[in-house]
Amino acid sequence: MTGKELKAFANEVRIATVKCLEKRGFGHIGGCLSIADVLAVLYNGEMKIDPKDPGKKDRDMLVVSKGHAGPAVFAALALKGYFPIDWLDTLCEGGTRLPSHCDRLRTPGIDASTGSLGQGLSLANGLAQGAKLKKLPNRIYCLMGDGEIQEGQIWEAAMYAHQYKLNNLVGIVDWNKKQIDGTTDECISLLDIEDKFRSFGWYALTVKGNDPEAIRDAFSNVRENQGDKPAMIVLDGTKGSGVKCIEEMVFNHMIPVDRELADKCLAELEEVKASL
Ligand SMILES: Cc1ncc(C[n+]2csc(CCOP(=O)(O)OP(=O)(O)O)c2C)c(N)n1
Repeated sequence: MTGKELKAFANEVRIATVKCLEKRGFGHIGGCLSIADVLAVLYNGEMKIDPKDPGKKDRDMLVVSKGHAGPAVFAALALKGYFPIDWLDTLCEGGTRLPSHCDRLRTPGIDASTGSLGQGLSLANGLAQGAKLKKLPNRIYCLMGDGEIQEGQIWEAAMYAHQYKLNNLVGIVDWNKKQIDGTTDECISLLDIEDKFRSFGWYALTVKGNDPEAIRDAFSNVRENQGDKPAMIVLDGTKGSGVKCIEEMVFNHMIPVDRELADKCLAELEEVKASL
C-alpha cells in the first residue's frame, strides 16, 4: 500500500471505531484512535497474514496487550475481511463475537486474549520462543499502552526476551502520554522509554505515532537492524489521534459516545477522507 492508502485505511479504522462505540454508547475512544495508524501498517504489509485462514500456522501474530483497544482492532480486522463489518454493531452484546477486550476464542483474527494490563509481553515472549523452538518463521508483535508499561511484569518480560534472544519479537508502545488517571508524567513518569528498553538489551527506536509511512519505515529498520535482539518501537503520539475534538479532551480514556459526539468525530474524519 502507498502512504496515502495506509492513511486512508487508518481513517477507515477510526470511522468504524467511532460508529462501533456510538452504537455501544461508550468506550475507550482515546486509546483506540491512537493505534489506528500502526494497525494500518501491521495489517497491510507488515504482518504475514491470511484473513481467509486466520489460524494459519506460519502467520505473524499480534498480541494487543492493551486489550481495551479491542474495538479499533476489530475495525481493522473487519476492513481486512476477517468477518462482516456489521459485526461491529454487536460490540459487547450478549452472544457477540466481539467483546470489548480482545478474546482469541471469540473473534477471528485475534491471536491472544488480553485485557489485564501488563501481561501481554510475557505471552508474546512465549509465542516468540515457541516459534523459534519449532523453527517457524512467525514474527510476533506486541502492542502495549504507555500507562501499561508501569506494570512490573513488563520489565520481567523485557529481561527474558533479551536473555533468550527473541529476535522474532517486536514490541510497540503507544506513547500517547495519557493513562486512566491523567498523564503518565503525573502518575508514574516513564522518562525515556526507548532508552529504558535499550538498557534492557533491546533494539529500540521512536517514531511519529500517527504517520503510517514513518511507522512502516520503522518496521523495516527493525528487520534490518535488530540482529539477535528483541525490538521495541515507541509510537510518539497523542491519545485520540486523528480526531481533534477527542485529542483536545482532558479526559478521553473511557467516555460516553453519544450521537452528537459521534457526528462531530465523523464529520472530521469525512473531511480527512475527502482530502486523501
Ligand atoms: C491489571 C489492570 N489494571 C487495571 C486495568 C483497567 N484499565 C483499563 S485501561 C487502563 C489505562 C491504561 O492506560 P494506557 O496503558 O496508557 O492505555 P491507553 O492510554 O493507550 O488507552 C486501566 C488502568 C486493567 N485493564 N488491567
